[in-house]
Formats: sequence, structure tokens, C-alpha cells
Amino acid sequence: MKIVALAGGVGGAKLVDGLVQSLSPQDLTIVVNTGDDFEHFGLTICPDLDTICYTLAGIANPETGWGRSEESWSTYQELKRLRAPDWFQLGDRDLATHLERTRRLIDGESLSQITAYFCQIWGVQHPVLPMSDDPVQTWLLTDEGELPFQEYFVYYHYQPIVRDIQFRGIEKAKPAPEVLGALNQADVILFCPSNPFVSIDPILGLDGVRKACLNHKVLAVSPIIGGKAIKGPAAKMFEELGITPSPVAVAQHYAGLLNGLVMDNLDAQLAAEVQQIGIRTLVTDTLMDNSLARYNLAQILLRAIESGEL
Ligand code: FO1
Repeated sequence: MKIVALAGGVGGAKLVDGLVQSLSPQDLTIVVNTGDDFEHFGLTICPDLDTICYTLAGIANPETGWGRSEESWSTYQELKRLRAPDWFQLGDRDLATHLERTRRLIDGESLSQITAYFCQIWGVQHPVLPMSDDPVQTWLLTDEGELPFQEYFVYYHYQPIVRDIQFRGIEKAKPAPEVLGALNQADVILFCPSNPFVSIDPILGLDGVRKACLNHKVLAVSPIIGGKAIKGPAAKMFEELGITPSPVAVAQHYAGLLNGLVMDNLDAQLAAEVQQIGIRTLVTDTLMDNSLARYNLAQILLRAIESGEL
């Protein structure tokens, strides 16, 4: 069974980490959000791509989910001594990724080519595709003004109140070369438990992606459990946009595309409401707080697809 997983950062990386243990590289392709990407110190930084690749390579920082394990911070300490911007923590090993990616981009390589090359070096077997090789920047229109994603998320700790979200460049951007091909060959398109607004929506906003979803089975794993997001601003964004955060809100957000939703036992009482939208439900333990939990959720999901429950 061929699955294409759409993923953002840490939440998506956990489920993808579970899926790669059960699906071969021919049966699982990961399409990653690049709306979080930004320029910093003149370097092109792609946090979601790096989070997914580091996680699959087994070299991600297990505490934060982003950045590298066994990291050192000499450069970061010296930057602080120089009174350089220190709001976005850059470890020494992580910096090598940003330096080499930037060098290759300047040399004319595409983000897809660079990502495939890094995956080969890091031993990541499954295809990891940037959603696009063209620039797409997520901006948050907030009560503190217009903020690019990383400033909103890291510098302001996602405290500003979000009024609207823009994906700048999305009209001109094309899906990366192998994205539409993978989507059109998929048995299932899976929206990972990432932030619907700033991780999944940028991918859905690319020309041809929604259309591919309409022609395929689409499943999502709710990133909201018991009214809260495990990590990040997803629940806060729902509230600021006037919506009560819940798996029902997630189902409604993807309504029209979604055939099935995986939701947590904590929200079992809401399954009937999701089914009333015409969306099948699978109620299970969706908290992936260790490697076995990631594997188990992936197994439960795959079995539910095979059995026709989803
Ligand atoms: N998130 C933070 O909250 N603080 C940081 O200093 C930080 C640095 C960082 C460096 C590299 C990288 O790939 C990710 C980093 N992140 C940091 C996470 C980043 O903000 C991601 O966009 C989020 O994980 C959301 O996807």
C-alpha cells in the first residue's frame, strides 16, 4: 500500500518515524512543509525539512524534536559574545546543514536535489520531498503586526494573537518535481498530526495538491487531543480564529478532502460528531511520547486502512 504523508515539524516527524518502521521506501513518501523556511545570517534555514530528516536519520535532538542530538554550541556562544541575534538557537552540527544547503542553493541546485543528497549522506532511505522548490513564506498577521513564521513562533513564542495567515509566493510556487506524481500514485494521502494552518495548509495551497487529494483516500491524525495541541500554537490558532479546538474542528478544517480521522481516546465522545460530517473515525491512543508509541500508532493506522475501517 502506497502512502504519501504530508508533514510539518515535530508532530509530523513522530508519526513519520513510526511509519518508516512499517513501510518500505517504495511505499512511503514524505512531503514536507517549507513555509517555515527563512533566511538567517544569510543562510537558508529549512526547519521542517531538517526536523523530518534528522528524525528519520536518528540524529534529531530527542528533547526538543528539532536540531541535532550530540550537539555543541561553540559558535552560538561566540555569536552571543558578539551580541549577534541569538533568539534562534543554531548548534554547530546544525549549522553545517544550513551552510552546505545555502552553498548548494547559490550554486543552482534545487531544494529537492539538496534534500535527496543530504538524505543519502544521513542514511535516510524513504523519499523526503520539499513541498516546493520555489519560495513560499508563511506570514502571521497578528496584533503585533505582520510576522514571518519563525519570528512569530520562536522570537514571540507564538504569543501574538493571529488574525490571518498568508503563504507569500504560493500563487507562483509549483509542487516540487516528484510531489504530484507521488500523490497521484498513492493509495492513501495522510495528513500527519502537524499544525493544520501553518504546516498542512501551505502544502494544500500548492497548485494541483487539493485536486490530487480529491481523487484519493485522505486520512488525517488529529493534532488536537483533549482540546490542546501536544506542542505549538495549533489550539491557540483555532481559538483566535473563533473555533473551539477539537478533533471536530480539525475534521471541519479539512472537510471536503477528508475521508477518515484518527482521534485520541480522550476525545472518543466526539467521534459521532465527526462521523456526522461524513468522515470515518478511528479512536485510539495517539500520544506518541516514545518510539514504541510511534510504531504502535503507525501499525494501528495501517491495520485500520487494510481492514477498511478507515
Ligand atoms: N524552535 C524554538 O522554539 N527555538 C529555537 O531556538 C529553535 C531553533 C531551531 C533551529 C533549527 C531548526 O531546524 C528548528 C529550530 N526550532 C526552534 C524549531 C523551529 O522553530 C520549527 O519551525 C518548529 O519546530 C515548528 O516546525
